[in-house]
Amino acid sequence: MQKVVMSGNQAVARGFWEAGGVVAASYPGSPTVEILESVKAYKEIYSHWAMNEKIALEIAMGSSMAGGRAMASMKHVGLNIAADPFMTFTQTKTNGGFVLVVGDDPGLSSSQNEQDTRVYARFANVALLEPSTPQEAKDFVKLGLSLSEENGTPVIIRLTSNLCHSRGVVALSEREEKDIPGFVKDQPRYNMLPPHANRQQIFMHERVLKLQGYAEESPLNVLVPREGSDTLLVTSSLPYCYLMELKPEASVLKLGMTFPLPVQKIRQLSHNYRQTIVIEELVPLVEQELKAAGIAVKGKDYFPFTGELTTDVIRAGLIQAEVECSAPQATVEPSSSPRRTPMLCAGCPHRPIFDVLREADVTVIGDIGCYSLGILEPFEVLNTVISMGASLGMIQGVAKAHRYADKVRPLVATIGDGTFFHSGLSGFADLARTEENITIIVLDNRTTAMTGGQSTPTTRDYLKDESLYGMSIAEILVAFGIRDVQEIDQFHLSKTRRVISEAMERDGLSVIIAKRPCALNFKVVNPHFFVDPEVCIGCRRCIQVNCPPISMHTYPGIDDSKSFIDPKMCVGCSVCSQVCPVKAIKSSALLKKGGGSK
Ligand SMILES: Cc1ncc(C[n+]2csc(CCOP(=O)(O)OP(=O)(O)O)c2C)c(N)n1
Repeated sequence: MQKVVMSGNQAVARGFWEAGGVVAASYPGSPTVEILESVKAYKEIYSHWAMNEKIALEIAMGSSMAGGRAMASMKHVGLNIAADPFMTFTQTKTNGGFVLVVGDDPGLSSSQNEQDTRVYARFANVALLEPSTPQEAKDFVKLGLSLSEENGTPVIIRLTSNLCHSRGVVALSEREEKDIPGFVKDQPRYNMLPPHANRQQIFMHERVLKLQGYAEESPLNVLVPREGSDTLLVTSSLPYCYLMELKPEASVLKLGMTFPLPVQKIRQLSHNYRQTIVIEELVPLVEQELKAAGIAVKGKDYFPFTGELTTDVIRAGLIQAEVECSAPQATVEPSSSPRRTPMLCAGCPHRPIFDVLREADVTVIGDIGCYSLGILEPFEVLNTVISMGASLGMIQGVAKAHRYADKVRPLVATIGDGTFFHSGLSGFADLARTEENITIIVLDNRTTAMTGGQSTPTTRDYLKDESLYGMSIAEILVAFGIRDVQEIDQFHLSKTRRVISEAMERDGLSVIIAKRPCALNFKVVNPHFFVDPEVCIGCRRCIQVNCPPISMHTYPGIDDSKSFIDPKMCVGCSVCSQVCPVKAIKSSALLKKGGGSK
C-alpha cells in the first residue's frame, strides 16, 4: 500500500476520488480552498468553483439526486449562505452519497466569526464526522459517503483550520467506481411541498435515531483506556491529537462522530470513573447534551469557549481539573520575526482608491475581500466588515437613518468583483431605485484575490481566455436600471479623485467601477520607479500609500532621511509618484532615455 504525506484538504480530495465521487463543487474560503484545487487533479471528477456556496451545494445536490456521489466544500460561514437549500435537502432521502465538508476556524485565523458547524448538524438532523488527522480526513469522507447512502442522509465532515493545513502520512487505495442510475422521478422524495415535507419530518427523526444507534456501536467512537485512571476525557478532532501528545493520566474517549452522540456509551463508561471531562473547541455542545441526559460532566469549567484548544491551553485546563500529564512542558523559542500588520501588495489596485477616500470626508461602508485591509493603518478608511455583500444593504439602512441625523458625511461603499457575483447582485437590484445619495465603488480586479486568485466572471476581460466568462459589471448594472455607472482606471489618480468627488455630489445612486487587474494574479510589471533624493523633501506622503517597496532611507552624503523604493519589489504602478508633492519619484524608463537625476 502506497503512503504519501498529505494535508487534511488534499486527503479529503483523495478520499472523495477513492470513493468513486463524480461531482465536487465549492466556493473558495479559508481553510478549505485547497480541497477543490486538489480535486482538480483527478480527471474522473467534475470539479466546479461556483459563484457562491449555495450554488456549490445545489450542484452537489443535483448530482446526488441523479445517483452520483457528490461533495460540496466551503468555509464555515459559507454554510450560512448554503443553509437555505441545505435545510430542505436534508428532508429528502439522499440518493447518491453526499458529503458536505465544512472548515471551521477556531481562533479566527482568517474569518469574520468563529461559528461552530456542529450546531448545524443538530439543526439539520444530519450525521457529523470529525476527523483528527489527514488519514482520518480521507477515511471519513469515504465512510461519510457510505453512511449517506445507507441512511439517506447528507453527512457533514467538519474540519478545522489546523487540520486542513497540517500534513500527515496517508495510506492510499484505488478508486472504486459506482454505477450511476441517473435521475429517477420520485415526487414524494424530492418535491418538498407540504404533504411530502410533513412526512419527511418523521423520516428525519427516525433517521437520527438510527444514526444514534450507529454512533453507540461505531468504532468511530473509541475508548483509549489508561490503567488505574480515575478520569474519563471525552474529546474529538485535533484536541485528541494534542491530548495524545500530553499523555494525560486519564482514559480518553475519542469521538469521530459528534452528532448524533453515543450518549448511552458515555453514560456507561462514565460510571467507571470518578469524573468525566469534555474537551471540545467552541460551543459546549457535547457537554450540554450529556448534562441534559443526566450525565455528570464538566468541560467549559476548565477550557475556554473561544479559540483553538492548543496543547498549552489543554494542559492548563487539565492542571485546573487536577489531571496529571506525563509529557514534559515543551519549551517554545520565542519567534525572532517581528509581527507585521498585513498590507496590500505592491501595485495593488485597491491602494489608490483608499488613498483618495482617506482624503475625502466620507463614511465608507466596507465589504469582504483583500480590500478589507483598507480598515487598517495607515488608511483606516473602511468602517464595517460584516459578511460578503452586506455593504449594499447596510448602506441603504445607514442612508435611511441619516435622514433623521443632524450632520452626516457622504456615503460610499466598496465591494469587490468576487463579492459582487457572490452576493452583491441582489443587493444592487435592490439599490437600483434608491433615491438616497449613495456612491458605490466596485473594485473589479478580475479575480477573487483574497482566497488565492480564483477567477470571477470578469476574469476573461484580462486573460482573454475564451473558456472563461466575459461579463461586464457595468452592463449588468445598466440592465438593472442603474443609470449613473462609469468605469475608471484608478491608476490615474487625479481623474479618480475627480470622478469620486463628483459622484458623491450627484443625487441618487452612482456606481464607479474601478477596473485594474490584481497585481499578484496577473503579474503586471512596468519599469520600476525610483526616488531622486535630491528632490525628495522627506515629507513621507509616499510612505502613506503603504506600498511594500517604499521605506525611509539614509542616502550617502545626504543628512536627512529620504524615501527609497526597492527596485526588486516595485511593479511600476506609479501611484507613489502621483502623490509625491515635489515630483521626486520617477520612472526608471526615464533613466534609459537619459532623463532623471544624474
Ligand atoms: C460566505 C463567505 N464565503 C467565503 C468567504 C471567503 N472570502 C473572503 S473575501 C472573498 C472574496 C473576495 O473577492 P473579491 O470581492 O473579488 O475581492 P478581492 O479579494 O479580489 O479584493 C472570499 C471568497 C467569506 N468570507 N464568506
